Amino acid sequence: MKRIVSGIKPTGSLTLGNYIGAIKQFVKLQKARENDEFFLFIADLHAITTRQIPHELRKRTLDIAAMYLACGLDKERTTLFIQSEIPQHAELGYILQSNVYMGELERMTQYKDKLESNDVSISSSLFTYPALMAADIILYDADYVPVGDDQKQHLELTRDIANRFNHYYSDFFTVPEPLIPEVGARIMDLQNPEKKMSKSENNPKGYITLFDDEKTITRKIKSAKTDSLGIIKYDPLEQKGLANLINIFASISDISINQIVDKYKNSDYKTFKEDLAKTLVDVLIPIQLKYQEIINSNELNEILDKGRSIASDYAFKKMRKCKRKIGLGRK
Ligand code: AQP
Repeated sequence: MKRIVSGIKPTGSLTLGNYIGAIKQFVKLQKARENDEFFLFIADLHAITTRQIPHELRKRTLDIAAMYLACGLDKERTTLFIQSEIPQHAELGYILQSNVYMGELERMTQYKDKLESNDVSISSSLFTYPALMAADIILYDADYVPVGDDQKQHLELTRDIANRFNHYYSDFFTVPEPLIPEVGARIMDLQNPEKKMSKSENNPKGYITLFDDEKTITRKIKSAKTDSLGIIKYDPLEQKGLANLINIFASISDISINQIVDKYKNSDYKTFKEDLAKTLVDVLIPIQLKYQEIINSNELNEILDKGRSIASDYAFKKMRKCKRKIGLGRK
């Protein structure tokens, strides 16, 4: 039996990027790996690395949990919990900060991108974020972590940190492997296909959220940036915007990129976009209906209580052993 661990930050409404790169993959894995164990948490501690409005943060935390369930997560086979409800994440995060070097953290592209944005209010926790992320994963001895391409570097650092700890204190943490989808690992912004689609992006035309209605989805796809070539082929270098839309189409409908191109090669952008919008609506609207059912029931709290209890039990035991190994406390 293997353990698969994943998390998602409640920093905004979930986007199509989060759905394709993380949620859909997680649900698919769960169907394919019947004997494995699945831990999934809402990473609210990571969310506060940037300023959040308290009541919105709390609402989004529950929204994301409900959305995962609406997307097909098997509640019987998932330990679903909220990161901040398990204090051992922060405790191990601090210990791992002492096992990661400044130079390693400075090399993280997500941090470098923030620095380049010239934002003067970058919190110190944004810098140490990868240590907490490593803690989230190795606290539960994860074997696999499904992530989009953007998190690959953080996961490599997690492996380095785990290996370093094991080397110094003797084998203790499982060293996790990333699981990155072949298609859809990096969904790009609809208005600027040079950068990835993000839920905290300022321009809402750049992303589709899982809560967008039919009209909004259609409008956003219609206005997605393409090019003036007018030829439907998959060319991520010369036709970035179109390639992104083809990627979205392939991921959402589980059809290969080649099949999509073959189907539309004699068509035009307008028809292609209309069909893509319709496919997205057909996938997202039923998820939204299911989400409404879940968010308005008591079941979500029961699932989160159960998840907290299982995660807490594991985390408590692991940390007790970890502190003993390091020499912290009396025994
Ligand atoms: N554009 C994307 N394409 C594919 N996968 C993506 N993921 C995020 N954006 C894309 C994957 O979603 C999971 C959860 O991500 P997260 O919320 O923990 O953090 P993130 O990667 O920083 O996501 P965002 O949407 O870009 O959030 P903000 O705007 O707050 O920084 C991860 O597995 C990620 O790979």
